[in-house]
Amino acid sequence: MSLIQSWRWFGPNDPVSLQDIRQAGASDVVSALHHIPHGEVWPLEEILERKKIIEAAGLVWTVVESVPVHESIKTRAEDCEQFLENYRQTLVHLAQAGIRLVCYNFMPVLDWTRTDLSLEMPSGARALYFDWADLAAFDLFVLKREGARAEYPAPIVDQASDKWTAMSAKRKQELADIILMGVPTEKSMTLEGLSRSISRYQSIGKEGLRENLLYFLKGIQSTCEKYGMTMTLHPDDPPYSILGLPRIASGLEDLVFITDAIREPFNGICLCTGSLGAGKENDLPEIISAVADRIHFVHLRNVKKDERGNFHESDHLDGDVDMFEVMKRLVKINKNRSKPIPFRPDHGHQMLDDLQKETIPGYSAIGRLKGLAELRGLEMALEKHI
Ligand code: DNO
Repeated sequence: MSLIQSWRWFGPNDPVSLQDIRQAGASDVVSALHHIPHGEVWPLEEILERKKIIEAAGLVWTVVESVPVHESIKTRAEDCEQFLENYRQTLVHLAQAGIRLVCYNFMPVLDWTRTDLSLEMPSGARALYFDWADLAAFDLFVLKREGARAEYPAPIVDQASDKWTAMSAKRKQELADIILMGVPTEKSMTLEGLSRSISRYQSIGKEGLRENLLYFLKGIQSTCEKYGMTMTLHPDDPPYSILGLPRIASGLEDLVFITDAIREPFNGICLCTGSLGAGKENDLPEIISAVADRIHFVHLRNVKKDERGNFHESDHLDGDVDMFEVMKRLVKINKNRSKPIPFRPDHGHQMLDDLQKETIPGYSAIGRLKGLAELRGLEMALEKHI
């Protein structure tokens, strides 16, 4: 039994079609109803409609990524219970539609964060990039966050000031837009909203956020168990505290804590090798072994870090993550499962024809097709040997 080869599809507006996905050789689709505002119940009819479109193309909708967790749940605000109820209702509707694997994250305010969506590689392909000095420049000179300066190493602050002085007005705006973006197909954050949220999270802190995650999981546990839903927590991206926001899913210790705190199988992990791989201390094979039986969904991509911790997204097999070792362990884990684990090639370079096209950052067709093809080959070779 092989891993399931899946592919993220943002829905009918995605420039990559379901036909493209079939030609890339994926059998399953990862999708979400991105147009529904965070926190609202996903109507059963809309879920069924999306499912029908996917199935008509000869594909299977296996994973929902994401059902976003509303900020009121993450901060345990006064209206938290209403949003928990909505979340449970969405889970019930997904189960009624026969989709039982959900990916979510518990990153405060912003989803994944990058500082450049179009870093040119030596080959001419383009990659996503995270640069600490650029983030610090945004933090110090756009957001003007109190106490921010002291949180960065002095050389980063110096570099940020130099970069900012030399930066064009256009790039300054672009940098702010990229950081405030979150999930590309969803609504961006405003600067004022971000500042407000940051001060709110300051009083919550890491411990508080952990508690809120457990409260959320306990709040949906009986629904998940009754309807056979499995939740997979996506790690923080990048796996560091940024802009003073707490992080609780950044590495081995966090993931062990979360899986130990609630041992029931509905509480699972989405292993994202790219997000975790950006962490200096993170050893992916070690993490896989530690939470092996809790991994139910996998994002495979690679990163290259420099000495300051900046990183760009590299080719899937070529980077700081030992993809051979990762795949070896996944193949072994998968062998002992009753249901195969889905993985998707997570991101890919913008390359070839896609350089001329409008693409969703990280989600161009050809870069991911290349990633999937390489990963598929690696898996096939390993399967024959294990
Ligand atoms: C980025 C993605 C994330 C991910 C969510 C999961 O490309 O990996 O946006 O979908 O964080 O909740």
